[in-house]
Amino acid sequence: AKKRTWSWQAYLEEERAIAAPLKLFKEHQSFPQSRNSFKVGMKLEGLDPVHPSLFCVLTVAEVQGYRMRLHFDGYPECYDFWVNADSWDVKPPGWCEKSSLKLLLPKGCREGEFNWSTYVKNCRGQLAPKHLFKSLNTSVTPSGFRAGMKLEAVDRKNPTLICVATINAVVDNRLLIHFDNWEDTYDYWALLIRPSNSFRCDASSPYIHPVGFCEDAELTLTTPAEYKHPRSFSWERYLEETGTQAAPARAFKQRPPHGFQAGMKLEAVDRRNSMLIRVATISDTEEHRVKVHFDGWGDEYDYWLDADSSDLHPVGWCQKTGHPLQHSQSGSESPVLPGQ
Ligand code: MLY
Repeated sequence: AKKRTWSWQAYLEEERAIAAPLKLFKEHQSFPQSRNSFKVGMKLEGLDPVHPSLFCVLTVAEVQGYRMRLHFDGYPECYDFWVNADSWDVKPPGWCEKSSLKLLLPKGCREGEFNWSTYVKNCRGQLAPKHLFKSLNTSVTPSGFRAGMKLEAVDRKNPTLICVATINAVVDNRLLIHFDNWEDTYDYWALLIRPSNSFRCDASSPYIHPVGFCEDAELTLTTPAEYKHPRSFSWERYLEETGTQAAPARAFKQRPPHGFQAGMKLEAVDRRNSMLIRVATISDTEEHRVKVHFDGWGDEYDYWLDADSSDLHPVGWCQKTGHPLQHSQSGSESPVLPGQ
């Protein structure tokens, strides 16, 4: 058969499918207002996706439309990863110091001796200019949460566990969640999001709950590591022992349902090769997550992700932002379809 130019419109008609409506996407998933001005070689501070509480020294290694590949200075390329240009996870050089957060230094740099301006001079790099970072000072911290407060949080690396946890830092609309007496490899930044279709600040993260949540819901609460009497754990006693406060229950707001439905089409990052964005279909939904199926591929490649993931985009996003979109006619890496 003759190859026509692939278009979403023709494809949706052929498939008798609908595009996921734009209003279901959060601002950071939707069409960007400006272009990506990051350039290869620029250096910045950013979160390590595998150790999601830790900011590291990174260099822009590749730019593709509104996305960029980031490289850990001094580490092998196999750790490189892709982010959107407006990601909260990237910050200008010096941001960690200003926010009193730890910065993982490039391999070989010694603690206390690192200085951004001498560093970029020595490696003939370039500091990423501040104005490129869209996520700075754009969001207000929802009130009620303070560093040091305790809560019950889902361990995202062991998502069946709800655990005794502490807010270690509050920055913009994010809480740094730490699990009591555990190493910081389980830490993560919980996003308090405001629904794009609402002017009220009813923000929350589905992964955090107030003290007493597990007891009320008759769920098991995972107590702090090496806690003496885990069976008789009492929040009242624990708060007293640690001289801490519980985050106030009123600060936790229910997140409204996401609205995505099975069958809706969208554009999604393929996490097996995260430089690729593919034509995809929602194949299943949960309260806060969606399962993504890649059109033309087997179900074994489907995967679950948060409905507000920055790896999900509305139909047309790649074209608008100048990113290639993988579809069933994209070439050799696609399965051969009958009649082609
Ligand atoms: N099986 C894992 C569980 C670790 C859970 C840590 N959470 C509670 C922060 C282990 O023992 O490593």
